[in-house]
Amino acid sequence: MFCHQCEQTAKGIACTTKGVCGKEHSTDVLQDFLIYTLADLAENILETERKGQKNLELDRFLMEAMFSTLTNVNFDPERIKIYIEKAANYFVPKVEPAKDLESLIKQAETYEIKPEFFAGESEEVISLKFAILYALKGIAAYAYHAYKLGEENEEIYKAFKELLVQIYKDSTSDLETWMKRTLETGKLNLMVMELLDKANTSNFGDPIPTKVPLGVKAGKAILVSGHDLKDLYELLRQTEGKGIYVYTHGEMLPAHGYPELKKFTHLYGHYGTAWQNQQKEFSQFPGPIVMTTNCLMPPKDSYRDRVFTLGPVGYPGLKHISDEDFSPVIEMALQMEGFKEDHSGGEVITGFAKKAVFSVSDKIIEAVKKEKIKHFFLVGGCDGAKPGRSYYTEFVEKAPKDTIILTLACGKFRFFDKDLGNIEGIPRLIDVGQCNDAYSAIQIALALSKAFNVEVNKLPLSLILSWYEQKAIAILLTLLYLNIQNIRLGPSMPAFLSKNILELISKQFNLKPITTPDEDLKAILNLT
Ligand code: SF4
Ligand code: SF3
Repeated sequence: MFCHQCEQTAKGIACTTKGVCGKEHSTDVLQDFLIYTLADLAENILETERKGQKNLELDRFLMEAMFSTLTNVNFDPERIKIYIEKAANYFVPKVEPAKDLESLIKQAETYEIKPEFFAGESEEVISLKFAILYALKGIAAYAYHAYKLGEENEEIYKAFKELLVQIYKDSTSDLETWMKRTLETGKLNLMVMELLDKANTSNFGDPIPTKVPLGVKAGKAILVSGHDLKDLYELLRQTEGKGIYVYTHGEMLPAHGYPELKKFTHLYGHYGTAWQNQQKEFSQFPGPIVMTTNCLMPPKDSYRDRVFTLGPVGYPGLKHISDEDFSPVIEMALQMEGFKEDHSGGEVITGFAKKAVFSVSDKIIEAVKKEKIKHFFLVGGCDGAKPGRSYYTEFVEKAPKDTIILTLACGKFRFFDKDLGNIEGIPRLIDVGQCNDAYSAIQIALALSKAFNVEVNKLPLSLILSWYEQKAIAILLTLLYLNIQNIRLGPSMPAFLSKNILELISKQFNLKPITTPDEDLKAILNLT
């Protein structure tokens, strides 16, 4: 196997025997063969579209199948086999998939996406092809959440298919062309994040700042993780009046801010922290656990029989929910004891998406003018297991008292429960939402730039980002597409980017790796 799509890749180069995430050789090669077949299918769809025929169902399938190859989503070779077969059933594929799993795995090995697959192309072009491919996985995930809530855009689907086909079919060596396509992928991700924002807010309202308890209530309990608000809504609807409390985990925390979700009083609070702590946290949770999307880790025996997967998520032996029918989850929750007693654990505030921030923009502008707020930091992105990630906690702790920390995605769990106080009534820690709410953060930055009549790069705003999986790659490309300069990225640089490409990006966008919180703060704030 060969996989270097995420930040925890083995030795900072690639996972070649078994994934650090737990992904086996079989799943890895099957996923690569699935992507090969999807690119073939995409080419086929584009051709029929040119003849004037459209089939949105195929586009939706493309998104879901591609999503299944993202880090920590699907570990089940049998499920990937089904996606391959389904893809091949839609058209006459160039490579007919073998019928039995063993032969299919053998066949898939030929289509492994590794640098050698693009033999003859330059290291730089291959680097950018990987960047585009990985970002497309993130885009597919967001498009999947959006279409489930009734929002889709044919232009996005078309550009997605074109880029996917180009990765396999276009061997042009012109670096400028590939750089342009890389940034176009960033633009595509901006479009899809906007679409998902529309899907989430038109269905569930604009988030409002909401206090979320971190403790527990005595009673039956269900834990929901992942990003999919539609799945959470369905679960809340089906559990209403059943005497079960629903808790969020990981990236589901911002769900508490949405009016149409928070109206369910049994959506009680948030349990635990980020994805990499799930093996410990899930084993202590006295109820079933629902994984709506990434990030699933190989389950421990102590809770394996309590995990339910949904949509593209899968793991051998785990129960899978289809047709949004949560009755097996509800039944299990009712049979289990749940929490024996109340336990208070403090609270956090979420729900500062763009509209909530805009509603206090006068206060913010005033505080900046009075020099009460000197600087804004966006400290966000993915969390992960590496010890180097303590940088982000320390950075937030050390940020001067006259600075505001905007945060989003699961990286916030490094500091989300810290009381950083407030400046003139404006909280110093502002949780904008999930990773896809980078769209909201971008709108906030644009609004600030308009209010102060300076371009975004001239604002007293610095981006301190952490990355782990492919949605973060998509978001990084979006920021580069928007020409956001001076981003600090960590805990390490993407392994799939060659030295020359990293240099090129650093030069063009002044993107740099994080160093130490002290040094970076000093450099940003010009402290002596
Ligand atoms: Fe390794 Fe990450 Fe790929 Fe898993 S997803 S195999 S950890 S690079
Ligand atoms: Fe986190 Fe997986 Fe990336 Fe949505 S939940 S940000 S890692």
